[in-house]
Amino acid sequence: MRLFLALVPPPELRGRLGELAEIAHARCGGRRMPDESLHLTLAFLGEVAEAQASELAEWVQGMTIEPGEWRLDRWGGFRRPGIVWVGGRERSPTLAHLQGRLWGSLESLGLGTRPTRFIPHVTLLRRASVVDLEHFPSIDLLWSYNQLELIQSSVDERGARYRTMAASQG
Ligand code: 2AM
Repeated sequence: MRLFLALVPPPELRGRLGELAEIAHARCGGRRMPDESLHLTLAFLGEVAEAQASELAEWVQGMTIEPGEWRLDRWGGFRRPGIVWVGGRERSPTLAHLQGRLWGSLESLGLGTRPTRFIPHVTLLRRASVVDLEHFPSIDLLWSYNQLELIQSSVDERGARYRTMAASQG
């Protein structure tokens, strides 16, 4: 199973992010992430055996994360895979701390590979034909989070579909 740990935006913020995805799609083309799939990945685990996935789900269910806020105030892009995203101008120490804490535990469980860099972002478009972010409207959104989700990704002809397997104590 292909798994990752992520924060999922509350409904109102999800709606706002969906509007930004529309704006980006009109300008850059590509595949717009459906609103229900919008998320912030904290740890991508890749393929995990089913037995380990159940252990992970229990671990996440027993977990409490420190509530925090993340300011989303910039557009960004990863040009080669044609990704357009939104994220923060400032490094968020609270998110970096949460990501570091998660990777500390995952490494002791022997799972996944800690990335060398952490660029917190919410992907809005994939396979964009142009990633030119000039003259995009300015944004300033605040994401209040208190729950981590373990999400399974399965890929079909319409792209990736996500299913929450477990959530931390909210
Ligand atoms: P992305 O949105 O920038 O593509 C599920 O695939 C989630 O895990 C996505 O948010 C994706 O980021 C992230 N991710 C991080 N590293 C990945 C990798 N090596 N392969 C696929 N997805 C990865």
